[in-house]
Amino acid sequence: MSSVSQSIASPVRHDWTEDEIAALFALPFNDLVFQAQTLHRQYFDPNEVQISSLLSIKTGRCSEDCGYCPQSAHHDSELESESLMALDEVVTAAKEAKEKGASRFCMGAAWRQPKDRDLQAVMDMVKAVKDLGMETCMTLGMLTKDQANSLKEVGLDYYNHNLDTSPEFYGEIISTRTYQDRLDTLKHVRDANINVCSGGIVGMGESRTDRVRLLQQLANQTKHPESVPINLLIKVKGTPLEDAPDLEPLEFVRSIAVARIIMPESHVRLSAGRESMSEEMQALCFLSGANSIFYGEKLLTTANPATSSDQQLFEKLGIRAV
Ligand code: SAM
Ligand code: DTB
Ligand code: SF4
Repeated sequence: MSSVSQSIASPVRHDWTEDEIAALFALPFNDLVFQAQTLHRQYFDPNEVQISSLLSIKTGRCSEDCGYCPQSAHHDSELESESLMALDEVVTAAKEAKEKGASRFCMGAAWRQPKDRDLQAVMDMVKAVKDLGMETCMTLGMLTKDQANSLKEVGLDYYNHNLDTSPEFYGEIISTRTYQDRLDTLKHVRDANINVCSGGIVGMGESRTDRVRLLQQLANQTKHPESVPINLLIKVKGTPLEDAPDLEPLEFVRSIAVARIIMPESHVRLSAGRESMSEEMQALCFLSGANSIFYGEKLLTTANPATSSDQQLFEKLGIRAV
């Protein structure tokens, strides 16, 4: 038996080697997708996709220099910045998302880390959105242990904090915070008993080995992130990555399939970049084990497919949104 098929026999592992993950990436496409879909069916209903809506609660002027991000103050992306939103505006947006069918509401802030004086305001947002009967997710940058505990106390369900890329490629993309800073935040979130949402971005000019190493970091956490967003870079004008080379579409599908195989209990989220994907490409991602998406016409600051086209796609594919 090859090492790849042995690993399929005991799927939930935390000791994936780079070679094993690279071997999955290198499988014939049909074999890879078949393995991913087979495993997917052991853990999930293959026709259900979880949907979350996003809201940017504080936009732009971020002190970090993430090369992909239109919200960084280091780049000139012509984005209008906005200070922290009022509670009633957040509640209105969450109600709207709920009416359109979203089960989880994810609030994002362009912060390096929340200041303690901002924390009470975001805690109030978590409480108010939970009162609507929705699951809550936040992505606010780095968190201290105490901040993670405070968010848990008000009932935050998920915290999103991405590793973004491999440890080796990371320095090409971000200089203002380290990979270890990100791992520390993930530990604070995990220790506070908040569900972890952590993934990365592909299509930033990284190599396949970088994609392997990103997925290896995620899969070898003591506990797999409950949610793993795989973002395809949105090339925003004015950011250093505006001219990044296109990622071969089937390489994106392979990345989804490998994430599914090595983190079989996690929701793999087909995240940013769907606007530039055909229906067929998205269908291939679902076939490869993606089982959640961001739903609603805007991600944080960039466009996402219209809800009506997502509804039509789900109907064509016989997918139920949950
Ligand atoms: N400031 C917080 C942070 O960095 O953790 C939260 C918001 S930040 C915008 C959330 C994530 O969005 C980033 O970690 C990155 O993975 C993703 N993202 C940002 N810009 C993107 C782009 N142009 N294309 C794809 N993903 C992007
Ligand atoms: C994630 O991994 N992707 C979402 C969410 N987590 C917060 C954000 C994507 C942002 C895309 C660029 C923008 O709209 O600003
Ligand atoms: Fe700031 Fe987050 Fe954008 Fe980085 S990804 S510049 S931390 S908003």
